[in-house]
Amino acid sequence: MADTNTEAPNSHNSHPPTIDGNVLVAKALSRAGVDRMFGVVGIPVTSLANRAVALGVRFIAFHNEQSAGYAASAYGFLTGRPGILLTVSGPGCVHGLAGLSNAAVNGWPMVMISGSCDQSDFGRGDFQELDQIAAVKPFSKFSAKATDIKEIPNCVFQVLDHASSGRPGGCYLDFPTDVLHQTVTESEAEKLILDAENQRQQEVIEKFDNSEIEKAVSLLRHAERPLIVFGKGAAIARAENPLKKLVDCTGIPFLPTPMGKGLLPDTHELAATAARSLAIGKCDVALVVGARLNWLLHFGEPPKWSKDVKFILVDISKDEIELRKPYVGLVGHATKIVEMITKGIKDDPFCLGKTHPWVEAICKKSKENVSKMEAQLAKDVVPFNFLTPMRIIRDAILGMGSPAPILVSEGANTMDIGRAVLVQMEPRTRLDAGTWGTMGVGLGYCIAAAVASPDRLVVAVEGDSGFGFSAMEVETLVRYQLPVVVIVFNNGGVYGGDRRSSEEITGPYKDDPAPTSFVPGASYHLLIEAFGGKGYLVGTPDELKSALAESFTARKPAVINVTIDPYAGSESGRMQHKN
Ligand SMILES: Cc1ncc(C[n+]2csc(CCOP(=O)(O)OP(=O)(O)O)c2C)c(N)n1
Ligand SMILES: *[C@@H]1O[C@H](CO)[C@@H](O)[C@H](O)[C@H]1NC(C)=O
Ligand SMILES: CC(=O)N[C@H]1CO[C@H](CO)[C@@H](O)[C@@H]1O
Ligand SMILES: [Mg+2]
Repeated sequence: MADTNTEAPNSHNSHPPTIDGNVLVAKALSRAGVDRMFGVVGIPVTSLANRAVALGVRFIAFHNEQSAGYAASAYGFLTGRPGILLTVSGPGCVHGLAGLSNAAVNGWPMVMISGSCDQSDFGRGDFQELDQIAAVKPFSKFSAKATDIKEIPNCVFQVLDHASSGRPGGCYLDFPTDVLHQTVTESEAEKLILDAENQRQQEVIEKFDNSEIEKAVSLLRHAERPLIVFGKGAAIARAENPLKKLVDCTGIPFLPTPMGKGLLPDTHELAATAARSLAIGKCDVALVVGARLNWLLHFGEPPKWSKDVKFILVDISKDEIELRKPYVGLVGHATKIVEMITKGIKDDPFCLGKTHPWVEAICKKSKENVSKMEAQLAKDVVPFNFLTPMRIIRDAILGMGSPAPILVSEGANTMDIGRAVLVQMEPRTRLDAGTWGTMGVGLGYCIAAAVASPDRLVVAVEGDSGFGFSAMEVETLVRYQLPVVVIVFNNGGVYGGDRRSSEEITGPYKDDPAPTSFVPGASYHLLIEAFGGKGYLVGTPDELKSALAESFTARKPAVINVTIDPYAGSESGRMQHKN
């Protein structure tokens, strides 16, 4: 079936010029400042995409809405403005839920826009019919459906505002086919847009309870073993400068969560990443900024944390504070609150200094861990384990200097080992499987990163299973000629080789490949060559170094297939206890 969207009848006589719903959506988006969109077109949104492009919006067309949705969510994280996903009705919307849910769990601003079936045919089995408002409910902060063309501008502005206000998240916008085909005069359209712009709510000015700030300052001042933890909430709030000032003026060690890495350089002398167990196990006051005390931070509970630790929690969401019941809860924008804490401290300054017993203990532990790790990393192990290629990749990335490449990573062993070895020097340069540990985000994140930061190279370090979830989007890389180098750690499957015990290998299908196994020796590098990109197959340090040097310099789409010993690493990476 072809799209039936037709041009609004244009006046060559006395009738005033009109536009249809597709054009009005495109105009409203453009007026709201939207300049990028990710998606898959088809009935009824093809014309909407074309019209948006005609108004200067860059549309990145994907193979699958899942990847496009992940891209939109990551674009929201990287830019702080909602990433936009465009999908068709029914199945397009369902595939898009992957991205919408990802935005929700990670707290990233995103808007999914879907066309939906004709309102008058709903309930009769129309083409791609689905109650999309109901389908998105568990994953969206807010949703709106335009039931008439006149509602379009208001719906667009409202949804965009909701996506980035408070704790950012995914929102949904529904346009029935008939609404996209309705028409209004151009002058009426302009008036509708102006009215909607005027109705936009002003951000409420945050009011802080100064006594709570003072309480936080006093706790930090009197702590024996203070720690600052920050996460991707602080990253999206762009709190790097205030955090750096706070750390530099107090000398308090800090610990980033995986996507908080880079807000302060991993090489900072007060980074406690390599002394993580000690830092969280022994700290007596923890200032947690834009990070949730969820599974990633062991719920803030013993045995990983001390039972007496006092949390000062800084979060944009009041609900989060109420859920965690910290000793001190500060609701608001991370940048603002950290600045106020620093100011409170500067009124009567203190600084722990290098000889402070706590700082000394952290630094000592950290140095021990790092030198143990470096000793392992220094060896050239062939066939490759995970560490040898990871060291080579780390050095190649560091060699690029500033602006640092954006690192994308997913997989089990590949991601966990990568998180420990790879070094983040700049804010928002790490994107990984995130709060849900979602496989399949890889290529979408790469594309979002390249589109959001055209000056940066994008380097993906992917397990072969992780890569496979979105591998078809290598064609998208080639089509848009994005500077993305995807490195696949090919160990022949999920966690690597067949690790079943003998009692697990029995029954009528015992000769099938293990559920964790893929075709051994898969030529992932040839996948991108099918579309005209560059593929490399490497198995030795020299081959890897030369592939990295060439592809990083070329800044063209490439896949490097790195042959890894299938029995290196472990089952479920670092997550054995949950498997
Ligand atoms: C959407 C989704 N499906 C499945 C999983 C379960 N899972 C966790 S890691 C992983 C893949 C691990 O294999 P790979 O990416 O090759 O990494 P390796 O450990 O081999 O380096 C899978 C399938 C998941 N986390 N997310
Ligand atoms: C050692 O350092 C790595 C990362 O650099 C970290 O993941 C690990 O938790 C550290 N070990 C301890 C015991 O803190
Ligand atoms: C074509 C080729 O040599 N592929 C290699 C890719 O990685 C796998 C898994 O380690 C190797 O077995 C293959 O030889
Ligand atoms: Mg693997």
